[in-house]
Amino acid sequence: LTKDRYPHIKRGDYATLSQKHLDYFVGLLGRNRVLTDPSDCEMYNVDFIKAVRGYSQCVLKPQTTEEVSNILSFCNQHRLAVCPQGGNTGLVGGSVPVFDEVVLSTSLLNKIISIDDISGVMVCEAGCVLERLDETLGERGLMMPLDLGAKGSCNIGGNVSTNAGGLRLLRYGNLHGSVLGVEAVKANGDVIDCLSTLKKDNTGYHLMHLFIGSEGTLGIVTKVAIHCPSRPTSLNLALLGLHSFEDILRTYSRAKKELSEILSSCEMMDASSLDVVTSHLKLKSPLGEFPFYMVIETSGSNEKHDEEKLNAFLESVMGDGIVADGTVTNEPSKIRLIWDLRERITEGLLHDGYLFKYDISLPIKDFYSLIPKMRERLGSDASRIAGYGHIGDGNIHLNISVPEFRPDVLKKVEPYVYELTSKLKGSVSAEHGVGFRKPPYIHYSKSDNAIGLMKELKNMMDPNGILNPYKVLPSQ
Ligand code: FAD
Ligand code: 2HG
Ligand code: ZN
Repeated sequence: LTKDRYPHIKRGDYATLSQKHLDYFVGLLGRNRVLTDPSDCEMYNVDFIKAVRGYSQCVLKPQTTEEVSNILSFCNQHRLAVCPQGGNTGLVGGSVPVFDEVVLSTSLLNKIISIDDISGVMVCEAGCVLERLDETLGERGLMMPLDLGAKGSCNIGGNVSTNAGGLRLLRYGNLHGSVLGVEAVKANGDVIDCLSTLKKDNTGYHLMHLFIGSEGTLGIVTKVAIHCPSRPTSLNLALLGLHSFEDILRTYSRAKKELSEILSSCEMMDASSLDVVTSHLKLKSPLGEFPFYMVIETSGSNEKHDEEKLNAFLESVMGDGIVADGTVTNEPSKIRLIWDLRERITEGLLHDGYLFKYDISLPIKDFYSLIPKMRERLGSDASRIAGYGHIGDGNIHLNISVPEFRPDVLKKVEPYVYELTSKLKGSVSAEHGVGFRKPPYIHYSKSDNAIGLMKELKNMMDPNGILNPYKVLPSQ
């Protein structure tokens, strides 16, 4: 966590925070919602994986869209740079300042505005925590269309701003589909009301999509309207052990055909990934040891039907020798344990030391190909090379751990990993975004003209560049 890790980045030509600025913020929000004590600001300056940090001396906590609008209008006039932050669980360093940007935390924008039981549309503020939303919806037979390991901390505004994928994208699609409307505040303080709750609305350009996945560089999302599916009443989870990656592909293909409409999640992890949670977090796996594992979830509305279907599927894949061993459960505590084995890998990996983290989309046949290549290239330089992820969506998480940051290992890994991904026609960021860590590599997945148009949009919507500078777009 040293300043010197980014010698190539220069602070932009922004104002430095002064007493005059602070007086304005305190006048607007009151003293309690303007944090300036360094110990209070610390957690907003460091990211989840502790790989990047900023030096912000001021965290603002607005409670209304109007306050967000006033803050941005003031910062724009006075050329103060702003870093929007939700739950600070982002994995690409986008949620923390790079230098002394003012942090605008959405954590107090946390009200549910409405839930329509018939249409399933929920309107809420950006700072609502994903898991709390899901619990509230659960009481009404509804659910959030996305689920991810960070659900206890991440905010819906952060999810929308990163276009988060997660564990059930296979069933419910991404947020460009589920989000029906967005209210956002532009850099100059203009409130853009695109908070439609309609499923169909083709009146002109679909502006809300500009705010989905733009990681706080084009505006601050303040409210979201989201289509929430009915909560399935029957849920089953299987953990499978397999001998090879080819068997994972066969099992996925068979699951799509044989489980069909009740398949709601299809995840994989290799032995090294499972070892992270069994050794560091002391979780117990109900299966013996295998080189590969899959987690397959079914959900539907008829327990007997779903169980019969899942059992028939398992019998057939085990009978054919594709799956070596498996366990199935519908008991909530056992379901939780199996999901923990998969969801808590990110948390467990932190115990290894420093992480080189890659979030790659690849054509399904090449899904696992980077892992053996990296193992061969790095040999004993890495303490762990783990591959796991959303096999059903062609998105693998490659994590390389070393006890401490080592520039020589970085040189061996990058740009090699990006070049390979590009050669295989993959994406160098499948779901985590670009943030601060990936802008130099965006060209591996986007053409010059596409990046040029992104820059034009940025200049048009935020001409002073105050919103989340140094993020997403590569510098000139
Ligand atoms: P933050 O981390 O605070 O911010 C993320 C980005 O959005 C930043 O650029 C920030 O400036 C911007 N931002 C935040 N709020 C707003 C707003 N209201 N308006 C404008 N910009 C804003 N991601 C996946 O896609 N799939 C996963 O399965 C997944 N699993 C994860 C598991 C763990 C354990 C962890 C730690 C992270 C995981 N992530 C996953 C990363 C993921 O991006 C985040 O968890 C989540 O979407 C970010 O939400 P957040 O509220 O924490 O946003
Ligand atoms: C997941 O799918 C997340 O668990 C995090 O996207 C992945 O930590 C990672 O590399
Ligand atoms: Zn993921």
